[in-house]
Amino acid sequence: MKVSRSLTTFLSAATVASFLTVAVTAANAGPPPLTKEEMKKASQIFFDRCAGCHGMLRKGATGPALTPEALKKKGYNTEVLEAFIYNGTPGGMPDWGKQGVLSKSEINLLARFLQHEPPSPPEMSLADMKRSWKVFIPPEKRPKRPQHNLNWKNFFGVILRDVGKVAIVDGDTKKLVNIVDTGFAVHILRSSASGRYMYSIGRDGKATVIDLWLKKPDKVAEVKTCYDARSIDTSKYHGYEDKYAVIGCYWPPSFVVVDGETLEPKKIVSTSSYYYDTQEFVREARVASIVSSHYDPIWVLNIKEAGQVWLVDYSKVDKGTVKIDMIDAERYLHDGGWDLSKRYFLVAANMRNTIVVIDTKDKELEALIKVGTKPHPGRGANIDHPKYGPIWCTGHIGEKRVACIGTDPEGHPEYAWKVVKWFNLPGEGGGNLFIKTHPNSKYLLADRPLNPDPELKRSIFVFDKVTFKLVKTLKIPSKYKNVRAVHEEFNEDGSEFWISVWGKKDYPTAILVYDAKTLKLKKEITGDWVRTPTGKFNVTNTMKDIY
Ligand code: DHE
Repeated sequence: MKVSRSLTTFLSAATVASFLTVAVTAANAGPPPLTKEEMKKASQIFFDRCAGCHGMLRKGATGPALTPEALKKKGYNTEVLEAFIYNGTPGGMPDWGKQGVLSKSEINLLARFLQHEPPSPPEMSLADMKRSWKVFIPPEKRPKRPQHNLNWKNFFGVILRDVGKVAIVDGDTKKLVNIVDTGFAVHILRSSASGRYMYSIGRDGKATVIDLWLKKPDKVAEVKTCYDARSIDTSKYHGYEDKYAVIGCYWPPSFVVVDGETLEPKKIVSTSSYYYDTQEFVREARVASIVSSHYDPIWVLNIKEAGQVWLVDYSKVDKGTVKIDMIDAERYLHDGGWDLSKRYFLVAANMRNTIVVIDTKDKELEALIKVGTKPHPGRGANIDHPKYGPIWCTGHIGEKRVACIGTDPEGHPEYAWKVVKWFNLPGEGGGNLFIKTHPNSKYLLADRPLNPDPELKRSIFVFDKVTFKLVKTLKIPSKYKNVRAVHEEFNEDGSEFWISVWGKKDYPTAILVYDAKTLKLKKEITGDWVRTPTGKFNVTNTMKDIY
């Protein structure tokens, strides 16, 4: 029987041997019993915690395949699976048991559930979407100009993930403007081309649009277009500003075009496709990141499992037509962002250790660049470097190196589409999720929330943008216990940056505001409402794609 390397590195040899004896017996028997009630409960836990990486149909993506057949082949029985779920893996799987997120009985339930065929997840029609669609304030009743004197272009939307809310915080005064009820585990926020509207998308597929011009900025419409989603963006091309939004769904695998102001669903397009390389059918080909071109009426959609980038022309969507250029790229596309010129889009094919470059002008694949283990750029960090010219950088979940890639084939052809600079985060291991900079800042910032070391995961590393030398390590003040530092975001003029203190929903934490020149902690935004802050999005930087 074959034992995977990650299992042996994780558990002692004796433990593995005893597991394997049981595993052989289990491999020959049917799946362990599960009542109807247990099946329902386990499906929900799997959906909430596991489907993002392993897929609803468990065919694998960022995480390995977990079909009963795949598990049987590896000889994994209930106890082995329990050990994985409890301890996590060095490859980036969270330690759900150790963290206290899942109890022992939930872990046992999940381990038994995995040995059964996955239940078929439901489909969703336009009529289903329309039933969930609510317009709280119709466009004609919305103000024609801002109804407050606040500098709304410097507002931050802060995701309060586990309490299902988004906080709007004034970037000038750091005062809370409002807390908007958005629903389960919001994943990202994006701004419309004008900046007036802020959109959120939850893991439950619920999209919300917030009007920042209201006297008290609040949601004006919501709709649920899928059961599972991670991305949303808006039409940013001239003449289409604030007109449409597009939601990228994990399940059902699809994208949905909605009206930008009311969120009325207009068009559903299935993204089930064929793996770009083997040309086998993949039902669960999910939409990962989306960006909106400023130069054409197109959205760039990354079809994760298929390994294709779709350029979706939305100019005729009102006539029922969406034109799509499908570009073969690399498998398991995840997150990415524009280069400095916003002609090229760079996206991580994270399980292939590759950055894919798409030329959105010529609508073709520009380059595939090998980087380190499991690149995770967020939207990446753009630097206009004195030697290399414009470069775009990514960190990695699987290692401590940061890779910077030349992005200017015309001005700096010798550096284009090559890793021109590697530099290291201090300490061992990876765990970096987001890096960020701003044109007015001298620094590049990196977090490390997935690193197992308790000190590294509460640190933000500040690097000089020209020399790439570590300038300072910022640590979350020790009064905040059991927390991780996650996601950096600059304010409008780049004079400060904000960091989330990510804890659990049972206790409030903080959003830390640092002076971007002196690197001193300037303000702790606190309050009982500050629970599980994750992503933060400054209106100007998000609407103009500055990172
Ligand atoms: Fe994310 C971006 C998917 C886990 C916080 N995340 C993204 C994007 C995708 C994605 C596809 C790109 C959206 C875009 O740009 O259009 N994320 C997934 C997953 O599938 C995964 C691995 C597991 C899951 O089940 O969700 C996952 N993500 C996480 C987290 O655990 C994080 C840290 C906290 C959370 O919300 O669960 C997290 N992801 C974020 C944030 C962004 C993001 C803050 C936006 C970064 C930005 O600056 O644009």
